[in-house]
Amino acid sequence: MRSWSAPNVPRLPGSGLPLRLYDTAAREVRETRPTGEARMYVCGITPYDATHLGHANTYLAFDLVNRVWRDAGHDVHYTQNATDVDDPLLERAQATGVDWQALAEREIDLYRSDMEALRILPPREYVGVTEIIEEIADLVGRLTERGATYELDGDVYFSVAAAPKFGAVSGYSEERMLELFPERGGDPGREGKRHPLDWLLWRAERAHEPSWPAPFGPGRPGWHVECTAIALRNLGSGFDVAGGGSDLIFPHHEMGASEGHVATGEWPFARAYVHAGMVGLDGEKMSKSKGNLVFVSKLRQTADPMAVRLALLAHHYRSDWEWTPGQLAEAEARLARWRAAFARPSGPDATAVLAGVRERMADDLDAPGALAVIDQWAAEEGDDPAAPGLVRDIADSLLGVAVGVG
Ligand code: 5CA
Ligand code: ZN
Repeated sequence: MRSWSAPNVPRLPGSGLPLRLYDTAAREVRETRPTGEARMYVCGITPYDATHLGHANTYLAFDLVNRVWRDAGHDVHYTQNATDVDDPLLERAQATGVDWQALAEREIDLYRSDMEALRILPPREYVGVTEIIEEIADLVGRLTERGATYELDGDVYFSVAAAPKFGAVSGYSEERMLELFPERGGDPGREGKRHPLDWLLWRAERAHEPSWPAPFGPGRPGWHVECTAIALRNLGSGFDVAGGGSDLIFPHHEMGASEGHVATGEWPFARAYVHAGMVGLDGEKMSKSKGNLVFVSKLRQTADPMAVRLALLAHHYRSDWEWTPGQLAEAEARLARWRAAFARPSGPDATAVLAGVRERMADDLDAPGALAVIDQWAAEEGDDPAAPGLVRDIADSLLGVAVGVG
């Protein structure tokens, strides 16, 4: 699929620091150590509704990973999927009387323009599930050859008993897993399953639903295996970061990691599992199924996208937080302060700003700390004529906040 267009990223003097990130699987902050290309897979949207601030916050977090790595001299190989066939998309299409493909196409287009407006760097490969059904079916075939699957009324399941590392990503107890699984697309109670946590790899063809041919019968992929197949195909196993929001820790990333492990015999599938916090509204997680959404496209009608980006950056990527309109007003005020400071003929020496922002961002993406470094510079006077331009480049390159001063 077409990705979206890349914003310009100014090169900064010198080189950034190695990035340390909280790895959910290690349960601590660790240095990322890319060898060769830095490889990152981030779970994309299920395109049945517009991009909300929660999505934007998650993609922004991984955009920061991308920017900090690039500043440290890495070439970044970034892959993202779009879940362009799945239950919620088909249900929404049916309920609203639109063709499911037209719905997916429309929402993906809107998502691309939201990402462009927010200056999120595009993935090198942006892959729709419907584009690679054959590879996904091949992966299901490989898992079957390894004796990890079984059939139930034409559907193909992954047997959790075949996954020696199951639980290593989330660290959750079986009780917690059983609680979360049905809330996040799983079917622990289905009659005939060998274990309640076994998960669907391939759903046999159903009436009025799209399906594709496969050696084990026509149907469509289950959710987790799509990301495993797309990551393996583009990045190989042992890539540096697998990312998404914290609602993907279990089951999605847990099950994907086991699929990758059993299919390749290699562990870990991803060297770090990185998760962004949940953005809420009025006491609940923002979600398409709850309908309590603040859409990026709607905000953009009246707000500067760079203010939206600054409002998100004011929260640490791992924290859960609630959106309030006052945060946008604060971000607009900061943007105005920065704009005025960057337009000055001179300012305080910017060497410490560069070191400070690099240091904050390398420390598990402390964007709020980085904002504070620039705020302080903007509040002081100085006589270095090169400083305003350099600080503007720092904000643009490392934080993705491009401030026009014209
Ligand atoms: N297509 C799957 C991933 S393969 C999916 O989860 N799609 S999604 O549209 O529901 O979510 C897209 C991304 O946004 C995921 O990384 C998800 O973790 C993240 N996300 C969803 N809701 C929120 C929220 N309220 N706050 C922060 N991130 C969120
Ligand atoms: Zn995914």
